[in-house]
Amino acid sequence: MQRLYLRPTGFVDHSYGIQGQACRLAGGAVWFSAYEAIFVEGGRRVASQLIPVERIDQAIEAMDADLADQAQAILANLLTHRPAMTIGDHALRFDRPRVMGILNMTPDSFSDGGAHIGDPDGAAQAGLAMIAAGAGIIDVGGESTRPGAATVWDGDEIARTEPVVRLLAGGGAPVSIDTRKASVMAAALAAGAHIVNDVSALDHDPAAAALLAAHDCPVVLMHHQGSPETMQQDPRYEDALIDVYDWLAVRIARAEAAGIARGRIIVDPGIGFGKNMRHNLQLLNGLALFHGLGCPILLGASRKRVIGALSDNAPADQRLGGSVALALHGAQAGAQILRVHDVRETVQALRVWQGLRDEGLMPPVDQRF
Ligand code: 7PJ
Repeated sequence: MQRLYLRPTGFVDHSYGIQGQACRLAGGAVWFSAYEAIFVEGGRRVASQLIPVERIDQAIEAMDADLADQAQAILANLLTHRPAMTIGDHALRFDRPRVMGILNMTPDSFSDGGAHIGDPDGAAQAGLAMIAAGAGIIDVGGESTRPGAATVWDGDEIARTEPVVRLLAGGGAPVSIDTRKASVMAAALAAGAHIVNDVSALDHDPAAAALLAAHDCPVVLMHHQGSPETMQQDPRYEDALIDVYDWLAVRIARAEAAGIARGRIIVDPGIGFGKNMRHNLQLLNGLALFHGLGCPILLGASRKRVIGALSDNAPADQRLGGSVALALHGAQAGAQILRVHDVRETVQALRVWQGLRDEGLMPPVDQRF
């Protein structure tokens, strides 16, 4: 059976005067002018075609019924806005990109780890400073999931994260907990966390899905291949972009079956989690495809190895430029949440980008009467 995928492309800098030739992507800040229709059989691309948005209805009419149904379902996802998620007293809106600031409570010194270990007050201060700098959410993590990392005992992970979550949530910050373990999720939710960010997409702990369903809590489902210990040993895909898309579609369906509302799900291609350099680049290039899943997209590329690999092996603490470049790339592809270490710099870059977008949505100057 053939499967169809539609990737929004041909992004345009404004929509004024070209009505009908550009569509707003998922109710966000970016507009696109074409779909790349990708036809897949047995996991492999068999054809692809660029279809201007004004000709998509015609193209769908020419497809057989099954492909046409797939196309309509994807179009509905691409063209409807993503409703805001209520998280505690806050509404997390997705009409423009939001920044998730990383607050690492691990002893791991890879990028920012170790700074706050044993110091929940200092960590919470750092988190609140990220909110003041423009972050919309703080992501608190107590287990390193970087390549080669070993698992942490639940009790240690709770001891590292729970006090910080409590301080941050008590201070009015939207908080997510970065964990794969239901017991750590439960402790964080009891301490006031609003979102669960699970790099295993609820695969790791069988108790996690029911817990989240009971809490009606938004969850990030991230793609990974293998476990952190072994994931970078020769990762393989038939087609990284298509495989990750299908994998996430299955995880969304499983989460829904477990009672988690679709409107509570955020998807993430999981840059660096069981991917080689080419896989990461294919996912970054094809990122807008994931809007077809109908959920907000989170992109986490900050300080990752892919940046080092493209910049003369710059070490993790010297990847700011590349991190900002990839955050902007994500914004341009319509990603709704950007998970970053360097909040101030990323927020500034996104504000400049947003200013350009906003001007693009206005009529040209001489027609503004
Ligand atoms: C990610 C994450 C990511 C989500 C980490 C690091 C490795 N959670 N946790 N997405 N990465 N959702 O930050 O370098 O990409 S830990």
